[in-house]
Amino acid sequence: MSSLKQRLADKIPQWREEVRGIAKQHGGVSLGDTTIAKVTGGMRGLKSLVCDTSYLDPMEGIRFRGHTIPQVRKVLPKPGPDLEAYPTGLWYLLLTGELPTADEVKALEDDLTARSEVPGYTYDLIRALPVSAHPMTQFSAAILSMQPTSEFARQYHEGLGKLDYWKPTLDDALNLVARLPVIASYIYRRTYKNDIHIAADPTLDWGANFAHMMGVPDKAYQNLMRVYLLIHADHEGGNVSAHTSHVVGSALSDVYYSVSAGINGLAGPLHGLANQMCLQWINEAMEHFDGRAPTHDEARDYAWETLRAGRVIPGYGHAVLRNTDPRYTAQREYSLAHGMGEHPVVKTVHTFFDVVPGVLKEHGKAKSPWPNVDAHSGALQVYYGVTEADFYTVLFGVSRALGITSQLVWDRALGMPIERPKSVTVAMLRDAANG
Ligand code: CMX
Repeated sequence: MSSLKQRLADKIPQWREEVRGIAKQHGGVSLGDTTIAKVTGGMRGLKSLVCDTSYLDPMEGIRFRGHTIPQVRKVLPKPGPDLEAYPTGLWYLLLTGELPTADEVKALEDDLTARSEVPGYTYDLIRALPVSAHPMTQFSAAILSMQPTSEFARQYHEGLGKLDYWKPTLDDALNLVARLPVIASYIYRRTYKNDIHIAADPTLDWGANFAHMMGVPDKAYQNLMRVYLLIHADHEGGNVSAHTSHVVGSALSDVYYSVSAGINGLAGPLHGLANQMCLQWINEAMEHFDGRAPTHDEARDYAWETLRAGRVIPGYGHAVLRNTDPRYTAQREYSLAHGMGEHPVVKTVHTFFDVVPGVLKEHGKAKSPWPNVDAHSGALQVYYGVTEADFYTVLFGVSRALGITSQLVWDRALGMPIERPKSVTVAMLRDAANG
């Protein structure tokens, strides 16, 4: 071990012990505006952001501009009576606070189609990375690579007035969102499908075209992708991806810098990457039982084995939610309504849903034993042949860009200042704890 590493290895256990001890014994001690528990505990529940695009109630789950998931699925414009609503309709709602008409969604869709050309150098940059690079690395780098096309950056440097900042921010958002399905499907086909690509179909809507470019032959996948892209879009302001983008954007970094940063946060296993981890965990469980769906007793034992190994059960628990995530419920109901329930992977997900909350309650650590969005999403992808779990967080990212960009436009519209909270030292915590 290097002497630097050795020095840290000597000191860290003592530091860790002290901070944990202060947090545990003196969490309620006030630090003025906040408490020791909040500054050492990931700021849970600390009201410190304004976000109107959506609000997350711990028991009820997400509301997009006041509308629940079942409501938006019902009232937003759809391509047909039995089809899922356009995710771009949700984006319109997030941005404006108004339910769009079918004509307004059509106009937005046409605008996106017109803006969807990806710069050549973005493809060059993706190709400069090894095919083995994680799809989220390729995705984030591709987004960042388009920063030279930022209208906001160009107009800002030409002296744009503050009241108009939101306008080129919206243009950047439109250009980025238009290009994301093209980029994401390019990464998918490059990484897993022998680098053979499928041209966009301009007659399809944004969500369906993404499904088409990924190359899934079953047309029903287009409908699944509409609902997938809708439910993952926004989760108020404090989640890691949205908050990261907000902080970066608060320095007046443009949409490309901000969204790329947020996507890097989404790539963490405790956030968006949990959808990959969850499918991998389901696959491991099925392998353990000779490739079949486990029984309830076997699933319960398997969940306990995971916890005993010191691992988290991916797709369960949440920093805010204290109930089954309505995004989970939407996917479960979709799978049952579309006859997917007997697929072994879907069935395994449902079996774990029956047993994991009980196991986590008995385990006694997680504040929420209930499933989140990531517990189910992979199984629906597998059903349509998209088995490459490493790619799942990119799907999440394409959708989350709708929420993040809406929030960025409103940050600029409201003239939100640069974000700059205050940190305290451990010595200050110690002093506060000692009164
Ligand atoms: N399995 C096992 N242990 C869990 C757990 C789970 N699913 N969820 C929480 N815990 C543990 C935590 O690791 C923590 O343990 P320590 O005290 O040893 O650190 C303890 O329970 C308390 O955690 P918490 O307050 O309930 O949860 P947090 O707010 O700290 O974290 C989350 C929330 C989501 C990171 C956590 O529940 C988790 O790790 N879940 C699994 C990963 C996951 O599904 N993430 C996706 C979330 C949704 C998304 O962003 O996409």
